[in-house]
Amino acid sequence: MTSASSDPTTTTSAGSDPTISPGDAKVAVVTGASSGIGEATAKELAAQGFHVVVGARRFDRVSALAREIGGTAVELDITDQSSVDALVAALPRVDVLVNNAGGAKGMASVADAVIDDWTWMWETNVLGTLRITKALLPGLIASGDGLIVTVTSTAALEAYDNGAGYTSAKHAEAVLHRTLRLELLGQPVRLTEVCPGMVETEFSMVRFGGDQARADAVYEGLTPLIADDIAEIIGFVASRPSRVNLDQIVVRPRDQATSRRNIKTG
Ligand code: 8X3
Repeated sequence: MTSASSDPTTTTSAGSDPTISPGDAKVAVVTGASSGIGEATAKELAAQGFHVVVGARRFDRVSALAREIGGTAVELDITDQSSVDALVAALPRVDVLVNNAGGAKGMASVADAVIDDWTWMWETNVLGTLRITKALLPGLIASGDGLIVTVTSTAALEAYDNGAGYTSAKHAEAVLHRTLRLELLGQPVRLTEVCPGMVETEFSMVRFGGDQARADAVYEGLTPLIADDIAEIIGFVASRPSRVNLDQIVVRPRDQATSRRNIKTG
């Protein structure tokens, strides 16, 4: 895809005004855009000239972001079909979808699995990604040059102790994405899976239920990636020519070799 034309003049709330007016700009939808990788990616794509539709449950956060980048804020819950349907109805076009919403809850062995945590992880990472991707697929194909970036994780590549709820959900999300790559062969849509290792965002705060000390401990003693590192990679993907499909990108901090091996663990 070449750079989008730059006319991102509209800042509207789909919550109160379901009109998205991108002008001549290509439209990128970013889920989970209220913080971290999603927020940074929205800024990166806006800087490339996309009109970015920033979706998240925390509408106040995406609203402020949309004002900053000249995009559109949408109160979006990808686990809710009516929320996704409202977005689709408001979208005049879509060229890029960044599946970023998702996350981890808890760390427990399979023997001690917390069913509610597994349900949340599968609802968001797997079924949520399926719901929004399926809904936007006709528009992405119709664009003639669509792009789907799914932010999975190195947890989509490895299993680790006490992580099966998250690793299984990320594996499933990845297989959904990789299957779509096969099924869309011949259609004008590129698909890229980005698999990040440790990135210092709200990820660990969510995983540990808001326990700041426990979240901080994850990143102490090493240098994790930051959200901008991933956003720049997604920006690189989005700015390649249409003939170039980056299938899968695995990115970890230098200080991390696998999900459970890093310079602290040796
Ligand atoms: C999270 C990857 O390495 O922080 O998706 O567990 S890691």
